[in-house]
Amino acid sequence: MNTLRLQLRFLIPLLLALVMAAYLALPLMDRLTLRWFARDLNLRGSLVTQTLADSVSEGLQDTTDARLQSLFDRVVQDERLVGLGLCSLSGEMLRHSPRFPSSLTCEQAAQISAQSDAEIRIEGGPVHVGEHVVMGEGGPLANLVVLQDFSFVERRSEDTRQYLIILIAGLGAVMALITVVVAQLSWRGWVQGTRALLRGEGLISPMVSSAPELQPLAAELRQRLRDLEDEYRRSLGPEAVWDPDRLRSLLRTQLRGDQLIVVSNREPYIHEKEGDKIIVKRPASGLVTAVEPVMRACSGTWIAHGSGHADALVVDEHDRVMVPPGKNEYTLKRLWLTPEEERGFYYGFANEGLWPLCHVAHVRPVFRESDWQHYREVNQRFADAVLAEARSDDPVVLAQDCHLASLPAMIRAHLPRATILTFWHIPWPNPESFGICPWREEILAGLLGSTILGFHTRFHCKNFIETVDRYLQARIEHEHSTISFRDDTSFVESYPISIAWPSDAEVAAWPAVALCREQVRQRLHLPAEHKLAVGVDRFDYTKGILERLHAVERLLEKYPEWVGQFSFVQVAAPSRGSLEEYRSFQDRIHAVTARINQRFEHPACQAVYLLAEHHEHDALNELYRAADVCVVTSLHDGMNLVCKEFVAARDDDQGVLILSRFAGAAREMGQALVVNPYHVEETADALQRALTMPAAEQHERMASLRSTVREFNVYRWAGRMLTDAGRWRMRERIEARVQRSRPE
Ligand code: ADQ
Repeated sequence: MNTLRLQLRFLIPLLLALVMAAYLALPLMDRLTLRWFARDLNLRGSLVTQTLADSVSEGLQDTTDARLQSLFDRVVQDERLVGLGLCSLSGEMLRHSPRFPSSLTCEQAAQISAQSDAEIRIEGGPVHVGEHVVMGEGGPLANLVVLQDFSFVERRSEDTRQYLIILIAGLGAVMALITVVVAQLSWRGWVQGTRALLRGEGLISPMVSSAPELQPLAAELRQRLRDLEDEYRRSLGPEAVWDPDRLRSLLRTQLRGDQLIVVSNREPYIHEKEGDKIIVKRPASGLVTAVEPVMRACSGTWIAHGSGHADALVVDEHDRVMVPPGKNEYTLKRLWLTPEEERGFYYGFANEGLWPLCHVAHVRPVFRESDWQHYREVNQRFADAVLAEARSDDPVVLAQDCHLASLPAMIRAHLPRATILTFWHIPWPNPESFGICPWREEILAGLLGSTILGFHTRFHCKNFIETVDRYLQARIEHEHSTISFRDDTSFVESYPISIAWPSDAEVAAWPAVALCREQVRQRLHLPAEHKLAVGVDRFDYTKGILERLHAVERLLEKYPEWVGQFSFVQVAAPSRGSLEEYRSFQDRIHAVTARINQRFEHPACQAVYLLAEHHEHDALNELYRAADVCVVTSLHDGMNLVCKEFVAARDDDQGVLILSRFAGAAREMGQALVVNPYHVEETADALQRALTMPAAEQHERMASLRSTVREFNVYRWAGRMLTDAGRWRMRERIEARVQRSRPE
C-alpha cells in the first residue's frame, strides 16, 4: 500500500505533464497540417493555371464562350477540383464552372486566397480558394480562381490526432513502468544500505550497499550512530572498576530495567535432607561461581533443574523459591526432570557427548540417538519455562553452557524480539574435531538463535566461526564478528569469565593467613613449617589431576629432600559419578595416590592427601590461604576459576600459582608459572621453583595477578555482555523504526 503511494508520487506529475503536452500539441499539429496542405493546394492550383493558360487565352478570343465552357467542364471532372472561375483583370467574373458558388465574387476570392489557410465552406464541405494569374504572350490576361476540395485535410488531421494520442499514451505507459521499476529497485537499495549501516558496516568500512546515492546520507547516519554510541558510553560512566552497583546501574539505564532471565542446567542452591533437617548446598561449579554474583546484583529469575532431594519441598506452587536463603535477592525457578530425561540429556548427550567433544582431552565422545532426543526435549522444556516466565516480548535471556545449545533458537521462534545471550563455558574445538558430532548442523543452528554468543577467548570464537563456515550456509562477516543465518544475526565475542572480587568487609572477616596455615596443618597433623601445594577441582578427567600427581611424584624423585617436608593436597568434588568414564578415572586417581604415598612413605606425613569430597566456600578459602602453591594443570579448560579464587584469597601477596597453558585463564595470568601439563618434567620443575621462590618474587607476581583479577572480575564479564546487549537492542530499535516507516 505504501509502495503504491510512493509510486503515485512519481506517476501523477508524470501523467499530468503528458496530458498537458497533448493538450498543447494537438491544436498546434492541426494548424501546421492545415498550412502545409494549403501550401500544397496553392502549388497545385498554380500548376493547373499554367497548364490551362494557352487554352484560356484561346478561349478568351472566342466570342461564343463555348470553348472556355467546355474547357472548364472537362477540367472540373477531377474529383479534387471543385470549381473554376475566370476573373477579368478589373475583377469581373467572366466565366465559371457549374459548381462554382455564385455568391463568391472575384474580389472576395482574391481576399480569401491571400489568407494563410484560404478556406471557405460551401454546400459540399470545406474548399480551398486559390487565385492565380493567367499569363499570355503579352502579359497577364486574367485571374483564374481555383476551388479545391479541403475536406481530406480534416480527415487526415483527425487521423494524425488519433496517432498522436496513442503515441503519448504509449509513451506515458512505458515511462510509468520504468519509473515504478526504478523506484522499487532504488528503494530496496536504500533499505539494504540503511540496514547495513545500522549493522555497523558503514561505521568501520565503506558501505558495501548497492545504493551509491546513499553515500552522502551514510556519512550523516554514521555520525548520528557514533553520537549515540558515545552518549551510551558516557552514560556508563568513566572506565571505573566493575562492581555490583555499576552492573545494577547498567541494567537500570541501558536495559531500562528489562527483565533478566538466566537459564542453566545447574542450580545455584541445592536443598538436601539431612535427617529431619533441610540443608542448603552450593554446587561445585564454575558456572554457578560466576553467574550467582551477577544474579544477586541484578535480581531477575534463574531457571534451572531442581536436582536436590529436598528441592521440591521448599518451592511454591509455581516451583519458585527466593534465594540466597535468608537474603531473598532473586527468584530460582526449578524445573523437574525424570531420571530418564536426566540420563539422556545431562549424563548422556551433554557429558558423554559434548563435554569430551569440546575438550579434546583424549576421551572419546559417545553419541546416542536416544540421548539426542532427550537433549532436544529437555531444551524445549527449558524454552517453555522461559516463555512462561517472560513478562514482555523482549526479555534479556542469559542461556548458559553446553547443556542448552538448542535453547536459543527455540526461544527465538516464539520471542523474536528477545535478546538472547548465550555463554559457552567450555572450549570450542576446531571444525574437524566438532565435525564428528552427528548433529553438528542442528547444534550450530540452535546456538545461532542467540543475539550474542560468548566464549572465554578469541581462539574459541575463531574456532566457532570456522565451524559454522564449514558446516552451515551462513553469511559471516569476520571484521564485525557476526554470523547471519536464516533471518537472524548473531554477534560472536570473547568475554573472559571471572569471579566476584571479595569486598573489603568480606576480607576483613577472613581469618588471618597465619591462622589458616596453622589450622590446615593441624588438621592434617603436619608440622607448622611443612610446605603445602593444593589442587581444587571437580573430579574430572579434563582437570589434569593425574598429570599433577605424576609431577608431584617426579618432584619427590628428583628432589628427595622434599620427602617428609612437602605434601600435595588434592580437593576433588565428586562429579558425574554415575558415568563409567568418571568412575574409572576416579578409581585410577585413588590408586595412583596410594602408590605415590607408598613409594614416598614417611612417618611425619603423606606425600599426597586426596580429599574427594565437597567443600564449603570458607573451607576452600582457608585452604587457599594456607597453601604455598596452587596447582592448576587442566588438559583443556574454558577458563578455570580456581586459579582466580586462589589469587583473590591471597591478600598477603604470597603464594605461587602454577597454571596450565591450556586453561583460558593462562591468557590473562601471565605472572603465574605457566606449564604444559603433559610435560611431567616441566611441571615438576615448576613445583620446585614455586617451593623455593623468594618471598619478594612471590609478592611481585601475586600483586600483579591480583590487580588483573580485581579489574577483570565477573561484573566486568557480565557488564561487557550486557553493554553489548544494550547496544544491540538500541540498534534493533532504530532498525525497527526504519522498518516501520518503510513502505511494504
Ligand atoms: P568448571 O569446570 O566447573 O566449569 P572451574 O572454573 O574449574 O569450573 O571452577 C570450579 C568451581 O567449583 C570453582 O568455583 C571451585 O571453587 C569449585 N569447586 C571445585 N572443587 C570443589 C570442591 N571440592 N568443593 C566445592 N567447590 C569446589 C566450567 C568450565 C571452566 C570455566 C567455568 C566458568 O569448565 O573452564 O572456568 O565453567 O565458566
